[in-house]
Order: sequence, then C-alpha cells, then structure tokens
Amino acid sequence: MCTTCGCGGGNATIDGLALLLPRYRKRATIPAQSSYRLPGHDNAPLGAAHAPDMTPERILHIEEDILADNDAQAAENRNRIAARGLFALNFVSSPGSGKTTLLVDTIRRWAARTPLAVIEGDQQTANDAERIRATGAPAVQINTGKGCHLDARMISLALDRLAAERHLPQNGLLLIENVGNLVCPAAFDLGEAHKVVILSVTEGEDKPLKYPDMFRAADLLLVSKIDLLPYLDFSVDTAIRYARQIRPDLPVICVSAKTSEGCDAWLAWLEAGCAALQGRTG
Ligand SMILES: Nc1nc2c(ncn2[C@@H]2O[C@H](COP(=O)(O)OP(=O)(O)O)[C@@H](O)[C@H]2O)c(=O)[nH]1
Ligand SMILES: [Mg+2]
Ligand SMILES: [Zn+2]
Ligand SMILES: [Zn+2]
Repeated sequence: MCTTCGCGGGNATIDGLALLLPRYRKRATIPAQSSYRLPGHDNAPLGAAHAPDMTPERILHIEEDILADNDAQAAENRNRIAARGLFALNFVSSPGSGKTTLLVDTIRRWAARTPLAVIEGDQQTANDAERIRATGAPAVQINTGKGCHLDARMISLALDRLAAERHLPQNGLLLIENVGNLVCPAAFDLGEAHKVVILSVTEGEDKPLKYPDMFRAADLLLVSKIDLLPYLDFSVDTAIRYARQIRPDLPVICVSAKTSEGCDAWLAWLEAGCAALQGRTG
C-alpha cells in the first residue's frame, strides 16, 4: 500500500507482468490499529485522502519518508533520462480529458523529428498502450491496480523494459501518461522534465482552484477539446485566470485533437524543449 494517499500499489503490473516494486522504507512501521477521527464524523478519518487508521503525526512522517524515497528514485530516473538525451514529460489530468488522444495525435505529427517512447499508466487495461502502439510508437503499459498514481519506481522498471526491448530512444521524447487523477500524481516526481496538466473544457473553469497542487506542480497547461466550446459555458479566460492565481507564470496552450487547432503551438513548445535539452547536453 502507498501510505501517502492510502492507494494500493501492491498489485501493479507492467505489460501484464507482476511488478516487484522495492519497498518504501517505513512501511513496516504502520500500526495495524490506531485511529483519529474527526469529532462528529464517524467515517471521516483526518489526514490523507484514503488512509484510515493512522494518527495525523504518523501520516505526516510516513508521507515524508515515502516522498523522500520517491524523490531519490526520481533523481536516479532523471539522471538516466538525461544520459539518454530524452525530453521527458509527465501528462497529468482527470480521467477523460483527452491525454491519450492528444498523445496519439502528437506522435503522428511528430513523425520522424526524433525517436520517442511512451509509458502509459492506468489502473486497469492495456487500451491506451494499444492506441499508442497503433501509431507505430513503442509503449509500455503500467497498470497500478488499486494505485491512483504512477511513482518513480514504476518508471524505473518501465525504463528497464523499454531498454530490454531496445525501445528506449536516444535523443528524443519520453511521454508518460499518468493515471487520471488531479490529486495524488501532483506529489510524485517521476524524473520528468515537466508535468503537463491537461484541463478539458468540459470539466469547468474552477478545477485549478479546487486542485491547486496539480496546477502548482505543472509547467504547462493544455486546455483541451476547445472544439466543444460553442456548446458549453466554459470560459477559457476564467480558467486561465484561476490557473494563474495558483501559478502566476503558467504557460497555456489551447488545443483540440479533433480540429488540430493549437496543435502547431503545442508542437513548437515540444520542439523548443527538445532543442533546449540538446543545447545543454551537446
Ligand atoms: N471533442 C473532442 N473530444 C475529444 C478530444 N480529445 C479527446 N476527446 C474525447 O474524449 C474522450 C477521452 O479521451 P482520452 O484520450 O481517452 O482521454 P484520457 O483518459 O485523458 O486519456 C474520448 O471519447 C475522446 O474521443 C478533442 O480534442 N475534442
Ligand atoms: Mg488515457
Ligand atoms: Zn490517492
Ligand atoms: Zn498512493
């Protein structure tokens, strides 16, 4: 179990094979029974989203330990990714915002600019990896089972798998689609260069205010499905204003994978990121 949010990572798989994740350090110290509940809320434990039966102090310590362990693994991943000359992006959003559709469209447009590989994260199914593979790009599917986010250990193992299959590119793109969830993926560094948060116009403008950690953690906001704007009351300006209340300098690109509007600007952002990386690494 991941005690940062209480999600179960024990049954994770990669392309259907069981993942033997190294244990987080303090997991064995979680007591079987101790609880702190909000007065008057019999079923509402205080603390992390779904971690019942822990005192707030213990939750805090375990969270710190787990995130420190994750950060150490993420730093290793980042070195490995840099050594391959890869521009790595971690796509985060709620389910259904259009991450996979945008990745498929991006991969088709990216064409032969550089090699690339994709790591897909979902609780169940290999649907998204199959959608990516249909473009001809290599993809590995991580299924987190009861887990609600990818973590750096999973990415390390996915990199191993890509390398073993000779699909880990040299000098190119590594695109990671996280589990659809605007909460927990914000806390977990995977070793990426940037988190890219996608907010579709069907979700409402106020999501940046409701889920500020995610919008604070991201370095780019893609407002997606803008082809649907004529049918909705969604105000792009308001959404951007809310996002910039959380993160004042957040760059924003509005896109539609359906009409391709905004996709040139998105591709230009990707190319600039790749070029900056190549400039740094020579
Ligand atoms: N109208 C419209 N629908 C889209 C667009 N992008 C994705 N969708 C639809 O949104 C749904 C969820 O897309 P998907 O890529 O699976 O989202 P994910 O869960 O974030 O990976 C699918 O039915 C897509 O066809 C878009 O730009 N415009
Ligand atoms: Mg998807
Ligand atoms: Zn969670
Ligand atoms: Zn978790």
